[in-house]
Amino acid sequence: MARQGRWDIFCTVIDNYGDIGITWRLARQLVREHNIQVRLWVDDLESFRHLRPEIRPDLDRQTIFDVDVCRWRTPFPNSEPGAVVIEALACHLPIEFEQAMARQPVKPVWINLEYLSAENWVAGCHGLPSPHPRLPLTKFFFMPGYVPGTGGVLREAALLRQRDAFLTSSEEQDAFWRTLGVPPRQTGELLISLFSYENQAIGGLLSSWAEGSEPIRCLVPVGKGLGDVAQFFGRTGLEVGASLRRGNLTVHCLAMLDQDAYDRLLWACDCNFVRGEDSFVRAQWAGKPLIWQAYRQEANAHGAKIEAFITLYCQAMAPECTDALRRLWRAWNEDGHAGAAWPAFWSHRGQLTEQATGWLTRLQAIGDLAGNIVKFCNEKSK
Ligand code: TRH
Repeated sequence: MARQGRWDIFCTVIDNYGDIGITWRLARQLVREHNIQVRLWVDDLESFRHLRPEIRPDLDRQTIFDVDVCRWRTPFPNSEPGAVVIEALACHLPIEFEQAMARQPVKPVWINLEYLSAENWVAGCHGLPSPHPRLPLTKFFFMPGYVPGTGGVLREAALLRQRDAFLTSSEEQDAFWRTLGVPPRQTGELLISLFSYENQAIGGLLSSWAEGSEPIRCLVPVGKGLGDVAQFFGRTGLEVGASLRRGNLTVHCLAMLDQDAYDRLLWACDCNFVRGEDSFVRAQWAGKPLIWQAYRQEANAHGAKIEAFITLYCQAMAPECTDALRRLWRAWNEDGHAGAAWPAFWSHRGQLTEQATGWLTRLQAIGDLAGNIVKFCNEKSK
C-alpha cells in the first residue's frame, strides 16, 4: 500500500534515553498506524542502539521497522523536506534544511514538539504559530499534555489490549520472567521496578523495604540509579544479572530491555519508580501506583512540573492519600528520606491502584499524541 506522504522527525540526544525513546516511538507509530513514510534524523546512533540493538551506528541510513533512520550530520546532507517536519524536544533544525523547506512550492507543516508538562499554561500554548524571523515559514507549537486542549501523550492503538492480554496470562508472565532470569512471582511477594537517576533517597527506601514485613522483589534496570543500589549493599558496583538479598528485600539488576519488554516489566510489577518523560508515561499506561523522579532542570523548573502533575493526578483522591503520595514524591525528588514516606504511601495501595486506572480513562479521552499530531497537520495543510 502506498504511504500517505513523507514526514521528517529530528532528534538530538541530550543525555539519557528520553529524547530518542519518544521520537522513535512516535516514528514507529506514524508508520504503523498512519501509513506515513518517516525519516528519523538522529545525531547519536550509539545511544539509540541501547534502545534498539538492531541499529548500526556506522551507517548513515538504515531502515528499522519501516522507519528510515538517518544520521544527522554536520554539514547537513542535501535532502528534500517531507510534507511535515517535526523538530522534537528542543532541538534546532539544521539551517540548510530550513532553507530547503523555504524553497518548497508548498511549505511543509513545521511542528515544534515540546516536552510534556501538566502545568496550567500548556493548553494555552498548544497550536500557537511562530513565524520564522527571516524565511517564509511558520512553526507551530505542539504541546503534549494531560488535559483536553493539549496534544495528549503517546499511546499505541493496541497498547491497552496487549497489556490486558499479558496480565490475564500467567504463561506469558512466567515466560517473561524467565527471559529476564528472574523467578516468577511468589505468593505474597510485592514486585517493584526501580528506574531512576542518581538518588540519595535510594538507600533509605531499600532499607525500609528490607526491614518491612512484606517480601519485596525489586527489579533495577542498569543505569544511573544502580550506584546507589550497590552502595546500599556495600558494593562499589553491580553487574547485570546480579541478585542480592537483605532482610525481606531481594534486588535483581536487569540489562536494558527493549521498549516493548520494558512495558511488560511495568505491567508485571505492583508499583513502578520511573523518571524523565517516556517511562513516566508508560508507567501511567501500566495503570499501577507510580513514583516519578523528574529530570532535573535549572532554577528548579522540574519542581513546578512535579507539583502541577500531583495537583492534576490527585484531583479526585482522598486528602490522606494525596498527602502520602506528595510526601513520597517530594522525598524522592529532593533527596529526602523516601524510606520514611513509603509505609504511609503503600498503606493506600488500593486507592492508588484505583486512581491509576481512573487516570487512564481521562488520558484516553484526549486521544493519543501521534493521532493528534496527524489531525493537527492535516488541518494545517488544507
Ligand atoms: O532516559 P530519561 O531520563 O530521559 C530524559 C527525559 O526524557 C527528559 O525529559 C529529557 O530531557 C532528558 O532525558 C534528556 O528517561 P525517559 O524519558 O523515561 O526515557 C527512558 C527511555 O528508555 C524510555 O523510552 C523507556 C526506555 N527504556 C527501555 O527501553 N528499556 C529499559 O530497560 C528502560 C529502563 C528504559
